[in-house]
Amino acid sequence: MSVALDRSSVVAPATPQWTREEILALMELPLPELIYRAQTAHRQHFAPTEVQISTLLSIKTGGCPEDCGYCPQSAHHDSGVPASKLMDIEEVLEAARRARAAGAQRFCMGAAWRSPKDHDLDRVAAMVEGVKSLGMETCVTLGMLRPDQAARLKSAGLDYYNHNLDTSPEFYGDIITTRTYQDRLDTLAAVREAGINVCCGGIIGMGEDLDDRAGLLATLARLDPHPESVPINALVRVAGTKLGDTEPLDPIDFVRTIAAARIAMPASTVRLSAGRETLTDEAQALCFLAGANSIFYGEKLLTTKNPEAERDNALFAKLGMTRRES
Ligand code: SAM
Ligand code: DTB
Ligand code: SF4
Repeated sequence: MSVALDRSSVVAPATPQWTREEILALMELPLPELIYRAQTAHRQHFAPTEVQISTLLSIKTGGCPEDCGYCPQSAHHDSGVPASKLMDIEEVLEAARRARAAGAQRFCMGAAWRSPKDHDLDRVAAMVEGVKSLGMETCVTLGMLRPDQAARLKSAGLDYYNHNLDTSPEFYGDIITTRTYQDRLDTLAAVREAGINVCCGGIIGMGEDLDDRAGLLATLARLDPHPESVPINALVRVAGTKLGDTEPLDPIDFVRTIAAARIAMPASTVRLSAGRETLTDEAQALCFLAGANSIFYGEKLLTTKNPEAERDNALFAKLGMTRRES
């Protein structure tokens, strides 16, 4: 196995391609070997103690027509998340100012839509312009996008668009039936074509097997160029959702997935995303050792809890980690 994975004598292509089998073999390595390889890849592209900081805001919550099995915002679920309208621009900018004051470099705005309507996109474009004028990087996640909508967001100054593949092509139909894997790839192509940075990752702990995790990472690593940002979420198990009673994820399996993502997409920022609230400091430290170099910061993700800022500040101080200057 180690022979098949020893690429040290091979000149890496501009966008390295890893097969599903190679990624599976990586995740099955003894942990010290896997972490060593992830650290080696990480240090070739990044300062190993620096972490990129993003803060999330749900600008339009709940009532979503899609049936994503994990999501508390789906109208197919009874999770107790009330539906609300698209927020006012000034309210969003106030939240962005607070996030900036707390130290966030990027402000990520999420909407529970299948895809944005054009009149809603005008307001989101104004939000992007406003957040940019605060000197922050901008990211939005609004569902499926057409090429002309991506171009509209680009002209508003959008830096990143988040749209996840979520899982492997094979497991996908067990989780979502209202949009296809190809729909997601088409949106990612529109975002890339518009010249916006791609933020694309998935969720671990939805009942998928190791081969599905390898399939997700191999599909991400086949995107050319690789996504600039790769969020790896651990399922937040929300009561009332289809996946609310799923077996809890073993944190070491999460660490292995992060390490494999780091090795397969060495120059991408890998975000330790949803699920930190239930991870111990030690498990999070392992995620950073495995090559995670970004987090969501602030007490809320979109609708669920994230660690309090004080806990993250204490963790960073304990580990000697610092915020990456953008
Ligand atoms: N509605 C848009 C869409 O789906 O493209 C944007 C918002 S959606 C909430 C963004 C991402 O959040 C999803 O693709 C999924 O990866 C992640 N997510 C949602 N619920 C989650 C949960 N319970 N645990 C972990 N990740 C979750
Ligand atoms: C991503 O990959 N994770 C974030 C962000 N992109 C939009 C969302 C996580 C949502 C977790 C469930 C919730 O808070 O509603
Ligand atoms: Fe809607 Fe996005 Fe949640 Fe799916 S993940 S139900 S598209 S908000």
